Amino acid sequence: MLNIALSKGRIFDETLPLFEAAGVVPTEHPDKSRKLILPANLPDVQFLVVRASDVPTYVQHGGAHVGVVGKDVLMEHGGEGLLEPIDLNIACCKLMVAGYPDTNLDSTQRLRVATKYSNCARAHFAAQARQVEIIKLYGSMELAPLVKLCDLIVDVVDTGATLKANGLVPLEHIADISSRLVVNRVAMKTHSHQIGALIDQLNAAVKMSG
Ligand code: PRT
Ligand code: MG
Repeated sequence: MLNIALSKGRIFDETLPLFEAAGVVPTEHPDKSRKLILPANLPDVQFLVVRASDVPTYVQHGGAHVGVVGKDVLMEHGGEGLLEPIDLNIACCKLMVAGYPDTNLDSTQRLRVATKYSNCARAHFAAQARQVEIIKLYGSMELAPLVKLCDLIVDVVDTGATLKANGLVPLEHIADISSRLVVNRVAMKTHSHQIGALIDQLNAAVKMSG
């Protein structure tokens, strides 16, 4: 049995057409089912419905053999025990530093940065030898500067509409983000046939869609 970890929402919606083209699909939609294991059209495959930020953990520890995850989540996790064979070129966005337009980025004051991407944020500011205090949040980062919880946020930005609606602007680019197929290192050997075929078919599907 091959376990494929997918998260609901954006990743699921944008991954489905690629898996369709690759000939592997769940037989139920996760929004219409309470099941966390969804059977597939192929008898030796099943889909696991996992929170986006948990996908690397499931794949790292072998709970899932493969998964689809945003590069942002992958960077934050660190990627230990994972192979990243395909850039699926979906759910694209940018990991950015954002804040009020008049923020003094050169301030010698220690800036407070609120984010769920604490590892990425720490690495970004450390690389520039800038002293920051990281405040860990789990969502709605755009709220934090408005109530002076922080000076800056680090978050993914797509259209920028959410920043704009809250009076914030993107200030610094950290990374271009898209979703990746990740594979457990050991599973790549034990399930080499199934995973090899999936990689070939998904690669072809990505080429077709691009
Ligand atoms: O909810 P949970 O914590 O489990 O996971 P999640 O909220 O991270 O999942 P989800 O489905 O929202 O995002 C999954 C992945 O989609 C992320 O890891 C990114 O790789 C990718 N992605 C692409 C995005 C966006 N675009 C995006 N715009 N993830 C989040 N956003 C947020 C953004 O931060 C903002 O708050 O969507 C909001 C709207 O963005 P704007 O810029 O278009 O206004
Ligand atoms: Mg969410």
